[in-house]
Amino acid sequence: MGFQGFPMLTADEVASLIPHDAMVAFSGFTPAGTAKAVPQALARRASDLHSAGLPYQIRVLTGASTGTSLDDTLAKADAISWRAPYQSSSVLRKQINQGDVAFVDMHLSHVPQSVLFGFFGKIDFAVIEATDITPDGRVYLSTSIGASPTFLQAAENVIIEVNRSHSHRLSDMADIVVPKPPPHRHAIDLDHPLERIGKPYARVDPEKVIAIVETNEPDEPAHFADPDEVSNAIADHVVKFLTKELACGRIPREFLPLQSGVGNVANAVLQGIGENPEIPNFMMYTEVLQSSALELMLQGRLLGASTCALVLSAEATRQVTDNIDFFATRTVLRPQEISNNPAAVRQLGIIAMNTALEVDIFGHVNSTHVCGQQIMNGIGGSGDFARNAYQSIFMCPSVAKGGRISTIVPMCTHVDHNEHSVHVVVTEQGLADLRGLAPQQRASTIIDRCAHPMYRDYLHRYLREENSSHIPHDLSRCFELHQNLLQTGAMLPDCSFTRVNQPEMHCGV
Ligand code: 0RQ
Repeated sequence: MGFQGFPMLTADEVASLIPHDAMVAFSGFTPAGTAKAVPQALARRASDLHSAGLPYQIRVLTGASTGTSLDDTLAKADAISWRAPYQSSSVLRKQINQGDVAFVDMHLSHVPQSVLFGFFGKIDFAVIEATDITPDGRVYLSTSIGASPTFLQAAENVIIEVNRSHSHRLSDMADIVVPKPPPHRHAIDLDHPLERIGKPYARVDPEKVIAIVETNEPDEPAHFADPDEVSNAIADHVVKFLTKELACGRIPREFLPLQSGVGNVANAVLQGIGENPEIPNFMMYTEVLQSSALELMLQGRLLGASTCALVLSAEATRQVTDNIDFFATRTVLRPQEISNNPAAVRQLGIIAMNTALEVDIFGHVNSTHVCGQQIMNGIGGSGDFARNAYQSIFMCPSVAKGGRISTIVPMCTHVDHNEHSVHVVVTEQGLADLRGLAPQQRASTIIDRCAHPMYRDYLHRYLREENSSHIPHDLSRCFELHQNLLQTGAMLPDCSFTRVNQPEMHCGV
């Protein structure tokens, strides 16, 4: 029997239609709105074919990272040959770092345009999760919009996973617009995070819809660790900085919209901002809204949010469904081309708060590659926001792996955000405000305020010994800490501890 006039198939029947080496674009921006049934069926197909000695791998495109049904399941079945633009699966990460999967790490706002102009070649199939589709091709998306509106336009064949577990009323939050390609593109007319400029649905040519698959599976959000001593200390520094900026008038009294990354540091910072009475009620213009932000919305601290994805626990999902009138008037779900749009970020004056793996003493940030070699997740949307923000803040603990790694280093082994896009660096040790500082001033500020005391002498000595240039680097030694780490398992001898924050410990350098 058909659904709204479209053929209804099982996920396994759909998988049998997708050939080896197909380029498949799936919905999903983080676990929110990820297609679930078809990727699991594709993994089963891959395993069956591999057992029979036959090749089967697909090229996978999404909005961002996904839930476990997609990246984890397909990677475990060895079913991915190429992947873009972001991932956070430990199984897939390993395959990428072994060179088994080709991974393209890119700014998330660039994905739709790259698809539309064929930078990745032909999109053979789009598999998109929705709450509904109408016979004339209106597709009501679920908990994320991501790049799905563009995938629906560009793909040759479309499969819709109609997921019964989501509320139909999610479309009350959706505001979908696909900007025209240049040179016919209009300016994005957004001067408030909650302003609506589009439609509540995406469009597809009904002729391209080859199947509807019915599902009833909730999203699979990852669990983040609760804020700890370190993330709470980072949050304290950020909150103090923002209140000082408000007091000085460098942030207007109405405050400015916040963008916040994901993870326990980001959660602690948001919680700290929510709890501080000196910070007025605020807005967010961000790419991922987590359960913690919805809590602030219920408390009246968060007045409203524009996002690309709603990453909600089961409890938060129930809360949203039960109070949809409240949340739908305060939340706008946008495509990643708009949620992460550099022009909108600059226009709205966003305060961007993202996380780093390492920061160098001159203010460059590495968010993606350990020792410049092993990818963690990808740049995600951090660059879309950081480069264009009114104030761009990067945060991380001062050390990793029990102190064996200093996150403050002489030179980053990979640069995602350069000195020109990084205004403020924060660790649990303190905050370095880099605005208006020349390279050597930035270096001593970052070392004194942000580096762990165990590493300060080394970093100061590095700076002192080579001081005759605008940026005083010693090219023979700038990666000495990383080389030590690779050779000995620690950046400096004796730099480790079981408890963080033991300033009395010192490195014999
Ligand atoms: O390792 O998991 O083995 O313990 O890296 O580090 O401190 O738990 O921090 O989970 O917030 O991740 C930058 C990866 C931080 C993330 C990054 C080790 C550390 C730990 C994770 P374990 P933490 P987080 C919004 C915006 C880029 C994309 C982005 C990220 C693990 O925030 O992917 O911002 N950001 N998107 O021990 C070696 C170092 C290390 C290190 C930390 N210097 N060297 N290992 N670790 N520093 C989302 C979207 O875009 C959709």
